[in-house]
Amino acid sequence: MIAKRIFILTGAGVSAESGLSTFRDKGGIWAQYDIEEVASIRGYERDPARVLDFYNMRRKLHGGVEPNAAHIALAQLEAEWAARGGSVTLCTQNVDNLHERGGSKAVLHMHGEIAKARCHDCGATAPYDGDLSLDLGCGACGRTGGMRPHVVWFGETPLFMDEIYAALAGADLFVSIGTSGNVYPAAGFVASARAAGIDTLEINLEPSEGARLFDHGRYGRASETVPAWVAEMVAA
Ligand code: BV8
Repeated sequence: MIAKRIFILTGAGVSAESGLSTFRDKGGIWAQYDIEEVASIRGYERDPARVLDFYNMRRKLHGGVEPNAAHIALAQLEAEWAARGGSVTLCTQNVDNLHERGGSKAVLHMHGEIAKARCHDCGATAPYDGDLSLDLGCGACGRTGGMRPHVVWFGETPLFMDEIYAALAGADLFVSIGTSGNVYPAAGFVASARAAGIDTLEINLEPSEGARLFDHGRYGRASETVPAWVAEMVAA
């Protein structure tokens, strides 16, 4: 095995060919909606119904898509590395469940999951794929008006950070796939990997904001570049 412990960070680009819009590409989500209004804690506190509507719309889009060859290849790498006594840590910024539906067993959703709802009052989280509204009651505390998507908004702390930094520190290869490198702390992972002397690879449609920080880069559509990279890793 070239690298025994691989840390993989994915972003919206890995789900683009499944039909989910990315955020910052031409015509992307942030070209149509104001981040502050629909994806920040301040926006939610200002107008919760507007934010719930934005995620209800996005959740509906998520319902009609399938994992693509990139998701499936990453799941194969995870299984293959486990069989060889290695490990793959898959950390995603995406709130879709396409990695799981592509076969990945352990996915760290650092920005949460759109198919789960959380009570803003008691914090209880449960799978929920219907529309969220202000008059929905929480199954745990019974209060209404506080049900929100289990998603990390701008200004909120991402999830699993301790686990992520521990896995990153212990990796011997860091791979960033399908992310523009704009959003922190995820965008800072490559710098942490470099500081720890870890080999870094970027796989993306085009060089990202942080491309110069990577030792290696492979550019093209994820459904082609990711399976090709995984095939090489498995064959090595
Ligand atoms: C935090 C919600 C403290 C769910 C999201 C100034 C400087 C530095 C930081 C900040 C700053 N001001 C404010 C901040 C902090 C802020 C931030 O980073 N702002 C940015 C905009 C400057 N961050 C936060 O608030 C975060 N919290 O910092 O807490 C903290 C810090 C450390 C430790 C503890 C606490 C919270 C950030 C989470 C925000 N929530 N989403 C949702 O609605 O989805 S972020 C949102 O952007 C999504 O999660 C998305 O995944 C993420 C990143 O975007 P990308 O995935 O990269 O998508 P993008 O469209 O940008 O790029 C797509 C890429 O794919 C492109 O490169 C494209 O070329 C490529 N591509 C396209 N098609 C394909 C392809 N690649 C391959 N194949 C293809 N076919």
